[in-house]
Amino acid sequence: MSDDTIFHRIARREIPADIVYEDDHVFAFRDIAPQAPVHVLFVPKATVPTLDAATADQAELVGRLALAAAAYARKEGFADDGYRVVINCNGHGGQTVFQLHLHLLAGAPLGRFGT
Ligand code: DGP
Repeated sequence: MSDDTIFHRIARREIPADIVYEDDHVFAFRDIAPQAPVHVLFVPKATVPTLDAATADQAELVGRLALAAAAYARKEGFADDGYRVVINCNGHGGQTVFQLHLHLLAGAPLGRFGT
């Protein structure tokens, strides 16, 4: 697994992306292949390849991802209607970029999933 994924390159502004949020620990940008009217990825600045690789001392960072997504949804007016957050992990989870990221999906009723 690389510690220099496409998301690291987006963080360094080497690849263009529509960055919608950034703080000292987390940044967020619109997914290139949106699966909902709003599809934003929240990514830690520290290298964490997968949720499975996250360690106990990164608990605060993982929490920051979720709270950044919730704050963004509230700020953009999606919170009352609702939204979905997803973290894909490894092969069966469908993870394709091996830097931890949380998908925020919003803007329309979302279908059930899981199969
Ligand atoms: P996942 O399957 O959970 O690893 O999701 C990776 C997501 O990353 C996928 O929904 C598409 C998105 N993505 C991949 N490459 C790029 C890129 O270069 N720019 C942007 N904005 N999104 C990307």
